[in-house]
Amino acid sequence: MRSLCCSSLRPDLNRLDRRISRQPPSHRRQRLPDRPRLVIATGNTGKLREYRDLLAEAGLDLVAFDTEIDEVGETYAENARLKAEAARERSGLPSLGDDSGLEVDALDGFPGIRSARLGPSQKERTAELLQRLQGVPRPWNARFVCVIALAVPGRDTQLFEGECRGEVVPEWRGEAGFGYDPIFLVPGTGKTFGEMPPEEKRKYSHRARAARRLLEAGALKRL
Ligand code: ITT
Repeated sequence: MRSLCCSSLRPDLNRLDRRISRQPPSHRRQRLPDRPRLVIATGNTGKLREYRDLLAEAGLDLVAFDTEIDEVGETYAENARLKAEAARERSGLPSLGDDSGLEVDALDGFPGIRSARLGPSQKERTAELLQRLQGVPRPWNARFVCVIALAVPGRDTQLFEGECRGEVVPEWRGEAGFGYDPIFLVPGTGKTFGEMPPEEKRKYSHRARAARRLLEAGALKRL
């Protein structure tokens, strides 16, 4: 195989630079090499925002696609797989699905995989959860769980899990994040996820931990 050294490539790159800089901006954009695409199979804009941040280092073009499939699985893994594989079948592209939820110990893990279905709006879902906890002695220990499924054409689907333990609190604190973030207190920080900017939430979150496992496994390197 012929090997190319950097200095022999440089004159060509310089010529290319000059050609590009003479062209109008729209042509310049077209000449950039395409980045591999990864479909994020979600209709949740909060999740999508987090994946744009968590996977930034992978150098991929993230495309959002809501499969709107029925989440008929009995585990996070089954539902994550359903989302990822539906997106892969419909797009023909590598696809990532995420199923996640909040589990409260005193409610035997409720709402868990039903976290998105406790009510018509997130405000009502949060109020419903707090209603169910009325009269239950505190602390209301809980954990967030996230399972990521990566479905790549021609490969077996891979699963990555992350969790974050904490405590549900009765008062709504902060407006950052999404979902149950304002009532989830992270031990040792004195803050709920709702009070944390994204760069702080990613130090602790279930989704960040699952995404780190996905990146560390090298699963996004050969898309
Ligand atoms: P997609 O299925 O389209 O991805 P969804 O919101 O329906 O969106 P899930 O079925 O995985 O997603 O439901 C997860 C629910 O759990 C979500 O709607 C939130 O209420 C809650 N949740 C998950 N991760 C969360 C997080 O990081 N912060 C707060 N709440 C979260």
